[in-house]
Amino acid sequence: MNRYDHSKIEPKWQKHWEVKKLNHAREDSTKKKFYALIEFPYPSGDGLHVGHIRSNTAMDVVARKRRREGFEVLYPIGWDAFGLPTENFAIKTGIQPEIVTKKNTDTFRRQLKSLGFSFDWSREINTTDPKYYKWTQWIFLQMLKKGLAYKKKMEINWCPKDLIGLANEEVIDGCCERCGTKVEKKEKEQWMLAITQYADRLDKDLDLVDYLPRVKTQQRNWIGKSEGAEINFKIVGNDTVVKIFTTRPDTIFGATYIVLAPESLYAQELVAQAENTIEVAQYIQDVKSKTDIERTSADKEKTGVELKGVRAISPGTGEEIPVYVADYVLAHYGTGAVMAVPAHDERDAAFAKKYGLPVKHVVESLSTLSEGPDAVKPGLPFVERDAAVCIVRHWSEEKYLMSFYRANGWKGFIVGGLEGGETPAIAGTREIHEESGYKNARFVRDVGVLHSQFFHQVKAVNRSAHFKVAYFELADGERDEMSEDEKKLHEVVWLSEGEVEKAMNREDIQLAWKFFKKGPCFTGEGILVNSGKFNGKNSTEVKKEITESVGGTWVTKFKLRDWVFSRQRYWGEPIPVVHCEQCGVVPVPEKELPIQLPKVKNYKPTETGESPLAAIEKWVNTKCPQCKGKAKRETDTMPNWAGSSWYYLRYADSKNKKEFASIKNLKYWTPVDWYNGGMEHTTLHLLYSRFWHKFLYDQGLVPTNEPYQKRTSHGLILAEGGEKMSKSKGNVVNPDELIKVVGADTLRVHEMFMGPFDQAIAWDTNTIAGSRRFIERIWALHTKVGESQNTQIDSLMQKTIKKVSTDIEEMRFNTAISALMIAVNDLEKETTISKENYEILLGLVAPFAPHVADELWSLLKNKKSIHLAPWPIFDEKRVVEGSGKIVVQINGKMRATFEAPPGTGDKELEELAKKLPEVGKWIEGKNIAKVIVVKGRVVNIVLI
Ligand code: ANZ
Ligand code: ZN
Repeated sequence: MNRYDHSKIEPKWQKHWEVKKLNHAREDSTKKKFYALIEFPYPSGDGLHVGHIRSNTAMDVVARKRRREGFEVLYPIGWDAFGLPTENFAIKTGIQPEIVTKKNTDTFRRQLKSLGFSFDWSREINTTDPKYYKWTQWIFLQMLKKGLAYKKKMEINWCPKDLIGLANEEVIDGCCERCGTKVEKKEKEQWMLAITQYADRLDKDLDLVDYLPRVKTQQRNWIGKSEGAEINFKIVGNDTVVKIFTTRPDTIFGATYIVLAPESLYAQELVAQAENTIEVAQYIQDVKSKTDIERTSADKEKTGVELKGVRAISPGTGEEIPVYVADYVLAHYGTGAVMAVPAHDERDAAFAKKYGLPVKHVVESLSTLSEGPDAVKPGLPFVERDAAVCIVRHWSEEKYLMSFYRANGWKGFIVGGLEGGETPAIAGTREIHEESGYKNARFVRDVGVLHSQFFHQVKAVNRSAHFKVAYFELADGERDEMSEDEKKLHEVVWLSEGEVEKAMNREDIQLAWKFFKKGPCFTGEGILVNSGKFNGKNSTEVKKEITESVGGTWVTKFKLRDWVFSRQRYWGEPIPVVHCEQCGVVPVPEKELPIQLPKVKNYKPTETGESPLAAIEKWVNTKCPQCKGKAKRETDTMPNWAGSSWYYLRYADSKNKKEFASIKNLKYWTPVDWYNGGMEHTTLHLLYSRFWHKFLYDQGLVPTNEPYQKRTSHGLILAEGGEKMSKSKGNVVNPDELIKVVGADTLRVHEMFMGPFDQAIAWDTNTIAGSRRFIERIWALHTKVGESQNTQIDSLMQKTIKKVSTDIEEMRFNTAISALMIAVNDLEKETTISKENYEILLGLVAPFAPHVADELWSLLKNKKSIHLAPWPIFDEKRVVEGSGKIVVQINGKMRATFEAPPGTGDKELEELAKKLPEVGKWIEGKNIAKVIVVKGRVVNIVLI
């Protein structure tokens, strides 16, 4: 038996598969299709990353399984090759990006092929190939035709030293990535794509697809759909009206000031009317250097400035309230203005606290217990009660007095009824004495109000409690003995803050504590107070009614903004329009596509911020397609996201010269059945490509509404120690080296076995030896194949089929491999293994370690590749639970054993026992008096 030599086996099978076109996808197939997709890689100069191998292997496992389940599988590959690293390399070295790209893709291709991925290489695409980007440009023109592409002045990141526009990822902590100079904002006309027109569908249609829940959440958060009201606030003394957007019109009676975004038109208009114009103008100027994230983050100290002398009329109360400009309000969301309700919005609360603005509570919490023994009993009437919740601090320690009620297990504070209009100060002092014995509690302040409905087990009534939370401090420890009655009811204990937080076991008490610790800003829904005719109503239910009553309108808003679709760079798809002196912006006729990138000497953007293309006169100067007059080509190029927005469609028909893909092929292949990719692409890339797809769908150019039926995500592979792998840190793992030493199969198994697929994991080269040994053991088992009948092993292999099959579907590759390892362990204990069971093992191993599986399969004299063999089918009937061993007794003495599947009938067991040679010699010629079968375990033959 020959030794396992991966360096011979792996190239041999790779060649075999290629020659036999095993992985070619055919759209003329009569089979059901399955389209498996990975995010096509950016061919960086670093070569393949071990992270690529993890995600590619995962989908390779799925693709290989599907083929053997009888699907026609498309598992394609290509290059997302426009990108900054290549471009920056070109700027530095002067080497053409095409040349660099060619070199890098050659490396990637060689590396991917050496891993034995079952890609259909005949469909390879490259976004920088003019034959590909011709269609990227074509799709852009269709969008332009439909008014979805337009030009707008936008701010770009500008490095004043390098005189270059920077992509967001080139700005590190507000500074230029190359030279460290502080980045400025510069206004520039940009091409935009109106993705916002699709916002609602992009949100709603997530219901139609099978994405990981966290992926859907990310998409939804990015789209940021929210429903609310637009309400006008008049400015006193002139005609200006400020329209605000709020999701909480129910809190309008609590609006104590309004806030305008510094860059909003409102601020620009009203700044002149303020008494402090210069101060306000200065503030507006200062805000420009801050990012949106800096501005709106919850824990950032709020800043702002009042427009002195300017006042707005709150339409709820009719009161005049102050007007502020503050940077926590953004111009491009909602209407760029808000009504501030510090009692019920955390950011407004922080701002009001800082600037001493009034806080007016208009919503009070109402918690209704609906579970457990305290749940409100339907049908029973409510008994109302006003009560004080007393938070009492220890006289010398940072501890609080809690009361643990014996009858119902409540852990809360001392609560006392407010009799006949008493204040919490008076009632509280009395109750603290009565319930705990402490004599010298001093009322410090009111904390807040909340309402609570529950079933009072002790009093056997539904209670509707109106709690006034108050804070007391004990002056000293002077205390009377608690009465016996009180002691029976509850015990009192002193707890630290942390202990209080753990002990509280009621929602209302927790809220009381939160009010105490963090202030009474209550952001939930509840009962309205101080709200005129709406008092007593449920805040959620009256949102629309209140909106109407103040003349507002109910609207839907999105956080999503239109997509900035141009860059002033070289290495991207030229935007296919010309600027004509006469006709303005004119699209390039479709028959002239692709507009190819010209060769240039210098890849650096020009000092005016234009793309380097602007300096190539021969290329820029052209004729207007419409009037034939002088015109200039657009020199902006498309962003990196363009080519990847539709690449999965091109795979369906990658050689098509007439269309980006024929509808016939698209009808067969789309949608993508399973798309796996990085979590870092689940917002933008996924959203952009869904947008393009929906647009193409509306034009009748693709047959489905959504591009991807299912989307999953993998965890990143980090360097040993948990850092990001990067060339500069010198911690990059080179797959070539590993493939040489341990083989592609081992590397693939290792990457699938490392840990849960969806979680990030640190690379560990040491453990790779275990994966290698696993393969060597499978190899060695080959010598044991022979005649063998063993229902236990049959059962084990059936269970392994089931486990591996379901684990692959759930992307639990690591546990699939452990199941295979367990099987190998048990198989090793046998002296012989049936060919059938060994073939099952190979069949299950094949998607993970395709080369060695095929080699061993061929050693079993199979003519065709294992990857063409059907996927093993789980046969429940062959699963034995527990021992399948049957003991045969003759006249009470054990004479033989045999195996039988569980559930075998008594009569059958008797027949099987009688046929055994060891039994035959005892019973031959004898008379059998009777046979007793003890269910599934013993066959007792009694002779006369
Ligand atoms: C009053 C109010 C009271 C609000 C309250 C909230 C709670 P989402 O859900 O994100 O849409 N807002 C509106 N426009 C804004 C802008 N341009 N920049 C910053 N904040 C803005 O949130 C909408 C809420 O965010 C709005 O509802 C508004 O504050 C604020 F108890 O209005 B609200
Ligand atoms: Zn013209």
